[in-house]
Amino acid sequence: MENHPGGDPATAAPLPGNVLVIGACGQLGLELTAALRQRYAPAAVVAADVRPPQNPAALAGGPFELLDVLDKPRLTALVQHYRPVQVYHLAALLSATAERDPGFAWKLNMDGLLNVLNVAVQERVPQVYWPSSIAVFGPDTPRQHTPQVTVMNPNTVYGISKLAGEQWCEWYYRHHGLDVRSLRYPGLIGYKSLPGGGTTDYAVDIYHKAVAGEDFECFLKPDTYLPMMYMPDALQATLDLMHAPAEAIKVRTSYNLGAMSFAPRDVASSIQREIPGFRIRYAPDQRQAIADSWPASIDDTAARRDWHWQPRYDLHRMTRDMLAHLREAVV
Ligand code: AKB
Repeated sequence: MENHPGGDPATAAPLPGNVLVIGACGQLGLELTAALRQRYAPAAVVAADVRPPQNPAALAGGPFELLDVLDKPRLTALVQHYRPVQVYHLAALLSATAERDPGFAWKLNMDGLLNVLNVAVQERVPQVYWPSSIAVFGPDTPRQHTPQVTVMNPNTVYGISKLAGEQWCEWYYRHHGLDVRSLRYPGLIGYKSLPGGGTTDYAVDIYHKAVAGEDFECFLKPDTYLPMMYMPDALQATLDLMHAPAEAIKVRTSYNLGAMSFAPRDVASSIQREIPGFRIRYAPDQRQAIADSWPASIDDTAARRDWHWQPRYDLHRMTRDMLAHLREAVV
C-alpha cells in the first residue's frame, strides 16, 4: 500500500501563517486538509464547512469552524481572525446535483467564489486555490486529448459555473493582482471519503461494492470513457501548483490536468483481476448525457511544462491500492 502524499514534511518550508480550507468535509476537502496538516503544523490548517464532519475523527487534530461561504460577514471574520496565507475554496454543488437545483447551484458556485475572491482582496490574503473541472468542456469540444485552449460551450449548470469561475479568477489576477490558482480536475477517486452528486462518482462506488462482495449497478454505459485521477495524484498536483513560484504559473484561468482515462468496463475488468467473482451491470440514467458531453481524455502539456506535473497512478495501480485500503477498513 502507498501513503498519500502531503508533500514531504521533512523538506516542506514552514508556512508563515495559517491555511483555511473551505468545504473541508467534502470528498477532496477531507483529504486535502489531512495532506496540509501532514505537511504543516496541524493547528495552522483551519478546516471549515457548512456542517460538522460526519466522522469527527476525520478532521481531528486541528481547528474546525462552521462556515457557510455565502455568509460574507462570517467569512470575513474568520479570515480576519486566522489571517490565512492560503485559502482553498472547495465548496460547490457537483454536476448531477447542480442539474437538479440549478438556481442554488449557480448561487453557491458563483456567489461563494466571488465572496472568497473579494474577501481575499480586501483582507490581503496572499494566495487562493479554487478547483475547476473537466465540466468546463461541452459537446462541441474535441473529446480526445482535449487541449488547454479550445471550444468550451459547457451544457451543464455546473460546467457553466466552473467556466465563469475560471474567467473570474483570471479577472481578479489581472485587476487585483490576486494570486489565485486553479486546476481542472477529472473525476477523483479515493478510498477515504465518498463523493456526492457527481457524474464520475461511479468510479468510487464500484470499489466499495466490490470489497463488500456485492454486484455493482453502473449508471453509465460500459464504454463511456472519462478522464480520471487517483486522489494521491490530485493532492500532489494541488500542492505542487500552490507551491510553484508565481512566475511559473502561466495559466490564470485553470490548468488542464490528466492522469488516466477509462470506461466502466475497464475499471470492472481491473477489479476482476483482483476479485474474479465481481460482477457489474449497466443501467444508464440522466448522468449519461452529462458524461457524453465531457472529454474522454485530456492534454495537460501546459501543467507538465509550467510546474512539472507528473501523475503516478494508472488504473491498475490505483485498483490495487484502493482495494487494499478498503479491505483494511472492513477488517
Ligand atoms: C463531477 O462528476 O461532477 C465531478 C467533476 C468531474 O467535476 N467529479
